[in-house]
Amino acid sequence: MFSLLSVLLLLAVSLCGAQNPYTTATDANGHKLPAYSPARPPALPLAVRSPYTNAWSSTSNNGTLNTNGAIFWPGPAVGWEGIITVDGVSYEYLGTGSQSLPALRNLKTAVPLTVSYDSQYSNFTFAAGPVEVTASFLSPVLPQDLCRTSIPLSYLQTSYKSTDGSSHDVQLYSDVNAAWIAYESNKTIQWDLFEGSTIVNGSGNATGGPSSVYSWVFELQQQYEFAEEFDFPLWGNFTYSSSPGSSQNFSFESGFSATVRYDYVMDHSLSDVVDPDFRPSGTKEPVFAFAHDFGSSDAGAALYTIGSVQQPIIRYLTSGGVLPLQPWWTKCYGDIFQMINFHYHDFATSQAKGDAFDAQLKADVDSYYSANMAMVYSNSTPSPPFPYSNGSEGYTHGTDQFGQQYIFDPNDAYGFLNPNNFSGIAIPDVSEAENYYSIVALSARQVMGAYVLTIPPSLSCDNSTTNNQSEPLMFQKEISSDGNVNTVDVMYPAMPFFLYANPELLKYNLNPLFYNQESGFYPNGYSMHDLGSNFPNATGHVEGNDEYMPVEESGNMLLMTYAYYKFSNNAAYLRDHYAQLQKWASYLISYSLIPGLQLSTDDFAGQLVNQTNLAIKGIVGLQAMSAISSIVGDTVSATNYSTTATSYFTQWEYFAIDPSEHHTLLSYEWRSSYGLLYNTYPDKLLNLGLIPQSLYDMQSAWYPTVSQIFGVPLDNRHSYTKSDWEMWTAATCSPETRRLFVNALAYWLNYTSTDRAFTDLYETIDQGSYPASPGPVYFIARPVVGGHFSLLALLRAGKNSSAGTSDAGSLFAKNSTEAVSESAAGYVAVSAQGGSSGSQTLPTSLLTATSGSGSGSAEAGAGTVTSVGSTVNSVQPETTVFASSGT
Ligand SMILES: *[C@@H]1O[C@H](CO)[C@@H](O)[C@H](O)[C@H]1NC(C)=O
Ligand SMILES: *[C@@H]1O[C@H](CO)[C@@H](O)[C@H](O)[C@H]1NC(C)=O
Ligand SMILES: *[C@@H]1O[C@H](CO)[C@@H](O)[C@H](O)[C@H]1NC(C)=O
Ligand SMILES: *[C@@H]1O[C@H](CO)[C@@H](O)[C@H](O)[C@H]1NC(C)=O
Ligand SMILES: *[C@@H]1O[C@H](CO)[C@@H](O)[C@H](O)[C@H]1NC(C)=O
Ligand SMILES: *[C@@H]1O[C@H](CO)[C@@H](O)[C@H](O)[C@H]1NC(C)=O
Ligand SMILES: *[C@@H]1O[C@H](CO)[C@@H](O)[C@H](O)[C@H]1NC(C)=O
Ligand SMILES: *[C@@H]1O[C@H](CO)[C@@H](O)[C@H](O)[C@H]1NC(C)=O
Ligand SMILES: CC(=O)N[C@H]1CO[C@H](CO)[C@@H](O)[C@@H]1O
Repeated sequence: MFSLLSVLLLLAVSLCGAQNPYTTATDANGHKLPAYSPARPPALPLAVRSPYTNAWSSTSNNGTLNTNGAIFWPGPAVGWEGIITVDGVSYEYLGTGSQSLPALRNLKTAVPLTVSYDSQYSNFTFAAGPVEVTASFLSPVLPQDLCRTSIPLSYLQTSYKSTDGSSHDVQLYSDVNAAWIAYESNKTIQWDLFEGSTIVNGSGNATGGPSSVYSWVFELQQQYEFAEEFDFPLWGNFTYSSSPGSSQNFSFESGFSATVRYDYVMDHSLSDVVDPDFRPSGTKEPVFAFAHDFGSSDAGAALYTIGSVQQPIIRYLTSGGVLPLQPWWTKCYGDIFQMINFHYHDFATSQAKGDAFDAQLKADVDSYYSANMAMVYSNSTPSPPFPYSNGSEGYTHGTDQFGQQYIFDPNDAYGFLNPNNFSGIAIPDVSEAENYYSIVALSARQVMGAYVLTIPPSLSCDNSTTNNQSEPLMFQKEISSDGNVNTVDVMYPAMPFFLYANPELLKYNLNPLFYNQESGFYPNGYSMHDLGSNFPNATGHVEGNDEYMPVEESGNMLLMTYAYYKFSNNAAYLRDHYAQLQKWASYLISYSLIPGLQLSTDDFAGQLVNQTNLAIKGIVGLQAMSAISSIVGDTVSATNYSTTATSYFTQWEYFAIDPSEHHTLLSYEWRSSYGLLYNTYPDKLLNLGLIPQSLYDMQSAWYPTVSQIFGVPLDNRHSYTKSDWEMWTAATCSPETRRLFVNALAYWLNYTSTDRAFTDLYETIDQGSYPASPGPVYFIARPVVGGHFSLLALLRAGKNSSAGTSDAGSLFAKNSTEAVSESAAGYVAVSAQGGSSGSQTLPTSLLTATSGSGSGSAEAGAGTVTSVGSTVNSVQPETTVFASSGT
């Protein structure tokens, strides 16, 4: 209880502004903490392009780039060093390598100023004496661009500008070490320096022109193709590249880290020597460095690219045997050097494309919220805090400034909780739209970083659509939870991102699963759990002994396949796989209404019989199957599936709803139990029309009564929750309850004690830590954060296809697979809240409407926002108040 109280006090203080703890805290270098925007997440992506190029900057211990250094996603440090030298004084802005040097008067740490992120960039600015230096890490998220998406490299642009109006003598230094490719520090590494594709080992060879790309390429001397050790790849090359660019002098060096860095700090240049002594990363730690000398200048920049490159990348079971698959980029660019060179010189284009994605993302968040604002009943400030109590008087009831009822038990923080005044909900610092953007912007790189795209095998005897040579195959690593390939129940939560960003990627991900099972490589009558126990071995489960989640995965495959159709209008895909889909549907007919003892996707919670949320997935899946049958032209089956789904639903309601009629149960016959009923989201997203609004309404009213400070627990067994399911559930709720979910997650992001890439599994109470009970579980950097795009998938539903648009919550026509014209669907330019009285004017951008932080995000959406005229869930406010909810 003490810890909860102290957290509350901490948060209360922070919300009051005057004494924000982070304004007085200092980091390990004794510097004040930087200002974070839009939030201060547990970790920021630095280079996140693949399961192996996946490096982050943790904010743990009040630290940042030059106190914590870079880490590989599971946590081990990887050496990435950056130093700027100004008028002879060196300032370390990236990494912690200076700590291994003796104290030097002319070596300091740069002072952190700001940390900002969007969907493409993590930017860190520092003061380095009279200049400001910016380390801008770009991992482009370009889901529409297959070639660029397949590149496993990331950019770092380090730029500086004078802050005192004068020119200064400036040099930049950067190095990497071999910890990026070797978990064990005793494995011998070998290396070369290349200019373009030519080895330039030796010395005195950095004589290329400004745009010559120099690349350090290093690898394990003893490689094990397709093997991993603690998630590090045991094969492939690591590359770090730069070019002279606008510098006056460019130099390089590899050698013992302490020597190379010391010499640089003394000389401000490197010796152009490549160390010939191959050795393990832990023996006189070899580093691979570049230095740029800009001379006297008031601004300048150097560009680096970095990443782990595997060729081949996937081992794949086919009818022609187990084959190695090459990465898709080889088809686009050629060999590793051509790829590195293309990518290096593509920086401006990648930036422009990334900026366009981010502008669209902001516009879409605006557009969604323009049409779906939660009711604000009053913008008056909350009543004064009541004295903190020990809870002996029991629950407190009241109404917060949103007009929402709350119940709060001070003993266990059960109910809505405003840490500011110990009542109401967890009051956000910013608007719901800004909160939502802070979540999805952080999630985008994490999603894409879990995938690789490959060239399909060329099988002369197989011309099936899953082996179409013009389309890549896509493989997901189930990062951190167990490293499976294409785990069906990890693709399923991630699905909203792909539906939003490019539904074809969902198909490229489903294809290997269809291919494996349609080829008869899987013996069971239900869907396989994954395509292989250990990424990158996509060799399936010919013995059928994969993790047993039969209802879960069969339902997921039907729902993902139908969702792909709904967002692509590709009816041929349904026809191609109809026979396989029917097998899964018949499994669901037998086993979904009364699911036996089994795991659901939330396997860490253990097995359970009669899981309500699992059963509804199967039933909604059957309804989707009915739609699939009717598109394929099998009207008899369509009727059968839908009759079954409807009948099952009626029975399910009887089993699933608590006798109080206030909520569904976690499991049939477990009275008073509850859980997030997230599997109703596909019914709404795809407008399957199975679930009545009354069920959504009941759940919407229920969740707030069990919400904790960081959200609604996954179920009544534990106080932890899942961020992906929070956002799926949010998308099924009334705007007011949705706001609770969104704000609580963003609030968690800003204050959680977790310290690595976005975890999807965390405590809703105390400090929002990794789950403490029944034992520590660390989910890190998982692609399921694609589920955070649930609201944007709702927005996008139907807009990219003629498969249907509609009028309510989801934009598809209810119960229909037919196209609906946009005008019939009620698309209108939004001039007033939800198309109501017309007397209020929407702010041009909800992302900035309440932040007072200028017009930074008003770009694409402003003034041209279109949306649906009304939504089922939206309560029309009597007065529209866009004032900040938090101030
Ligand atoms: C995170 O917290 C800071 C204050 O510590 C605040 O300025 C910022 O708006 C918050 N961001 C979000 C998304 O809540
Ligand atoms: C971070 O700073 C806060 C505020 O000063 C302090 O309470 C906390 O102990 C610090 N945490 C660490 C790990 O240093
Ligand atoms: C990050 O920096 C780049 C320039 O390197 C800029 O285009 C982008 O808008 C910045 N993003 C944020 C969130 O600061
Ligand atoms: C490297 O160290 C590990 C233990 O960390 C040991 O198991 C392994 O045998 C060592 N390898 C070599 C080549 O010394
Ligand atoms: C420069 O590189 C070439 C190979 O491109 C090599 O033959 C030569 O020895 C190198 N020069 C020095 C000084 O090492
Ligand atoms: C993949 O399969 C190969 C060949 O059997 C094996 O050497 C490798 O260790 C496997 N990779 C993983 C990550 O288990
Ligand atoms: C492959 O193509 C041949 C000839 O075009 C066709 O007869 C056959 O049915 C096709 N096979 C598949 C699996 O599509
Ligand atoms: C599962 O639910 C059904 C329907 O309510 C019931 O008949 C059955 O006994 C339940 N099974 C268990 C193990 O509770
Ligand atoms: C350019 C380079 O060093 N390529 C190496 C990449 O890794 C493979 C092994 O996977 C080596 O054979 C290449 O020489």
